[in-house]
Amino acid sequence: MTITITAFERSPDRGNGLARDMRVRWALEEVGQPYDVRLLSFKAMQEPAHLALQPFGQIPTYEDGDLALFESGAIVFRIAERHAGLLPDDANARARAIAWMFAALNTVEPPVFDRALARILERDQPWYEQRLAALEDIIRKRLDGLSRRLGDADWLDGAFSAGDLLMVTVLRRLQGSDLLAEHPNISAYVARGEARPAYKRAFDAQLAVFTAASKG
Ligand code: GTB
Repeated sequence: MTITITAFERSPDRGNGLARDMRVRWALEEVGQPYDVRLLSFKAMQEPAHLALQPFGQIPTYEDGDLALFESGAIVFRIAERHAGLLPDDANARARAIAWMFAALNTVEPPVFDRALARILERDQPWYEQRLAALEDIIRKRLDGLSRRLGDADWLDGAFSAGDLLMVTVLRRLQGSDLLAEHPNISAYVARGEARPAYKRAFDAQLAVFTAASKG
């Protein structure tokens, strides 16, 4: 049975690959697993059929046989556990790669996502500039740590892993900002991730959805 994931019918990011189905698509492409996509309107995301899969009415979800999953990190982990290519075989190296998955989602993504939300939703608030500066301070601390650890390596811990995949998808939200540009090794790391053929296939697939929706 083919894996099915869900994604926005019309992504607000206009096909820029910032919605969280992108990381699931990329993981599936890295391990060579074909997949179908069920596209959802915002209305359909709140309907019982989707809420049974995703309690918060969000995308992405993942269905494979009798397994239904939500949370993009859990989905990427499942893919990485079941197929070679995204987690090392050595037990300690595997544990470290998983730690980087958590670091991406738990330590780096929250302030990065909050900054993106603030820039969209809070611009008109009198405290917007202070809030933005506070979030950017936190992000700078995270990027300093990441940059120090990455050094001049290609990936965070040896071979490319699910930790890198998640970290790159998180950092892409900072593209175009000074925050990334302040760390040339992190900018190059993101570019390396985006240059992977699997990344490109995933990006093109989600962009094609937006392009088709715009024509329709
Ligand atoms: N922790 C969950 C996970 O990792 O799976 C979070 C899932 C999530 O936030 N999904 C978002 C969603 O469904 C889409 S990705 N939102 C609708 C809702 O909450 O009702 C977040 C996102 C949204 C929009 C853009 N964009 O426009 O650029 C980018 C990313």
